[in-house]
Amino acid sequence: MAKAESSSILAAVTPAIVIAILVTLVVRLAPKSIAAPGQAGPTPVYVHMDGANAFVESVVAVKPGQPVVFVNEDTGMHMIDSYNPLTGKITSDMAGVVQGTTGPTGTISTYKVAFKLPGFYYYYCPVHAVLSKIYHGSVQPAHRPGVHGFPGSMAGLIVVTTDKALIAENPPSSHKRILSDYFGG
Ligand SMILES: [Cu+2]
Repeated sequence: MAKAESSSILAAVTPAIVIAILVTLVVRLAPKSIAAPGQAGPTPVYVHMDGANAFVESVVAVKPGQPVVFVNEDTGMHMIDSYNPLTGKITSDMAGVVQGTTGPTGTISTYKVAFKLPGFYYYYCPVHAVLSKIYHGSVQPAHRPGVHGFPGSMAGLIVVTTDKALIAENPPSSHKRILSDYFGG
């Protein structure tokens, strides 16, 4: 009688112990943190344009895979084309068009890029700049003749690097998606 009783207690307890062990294992093996939807990627670095026809943050550094987002706060459109400064040839790394906006309450056009490999990624806006020959086949961006109203050559460089010191040198405005005092065209 006593033996039969203890057997039935054991039979009832064993599944409960097995379940407890399984639950413990599942909890231990589960990932420590799961990224919330929409927050899986690294924080972008922003490059802004307005009516001065310049890329305000003309040199920025990012980690491999970290996005650069171009934000057009100008009333007019701009383009972002990548080029090889040693040959003057357009490359396939970047080919962006960002439309103008009516202002802070209008639609803001953006163009996002990210690169897996470290390196220098040069770009310019062919609407407002030209690639000028420097030495053999090499080029530098220059002001597009006949386009007035701004002094610069509307070009920039993205440095893709694992060097945190370089990334820390990005200008403060590159951390903000919209520069509220920067609209104009
Ligand atoms: Cu432009």
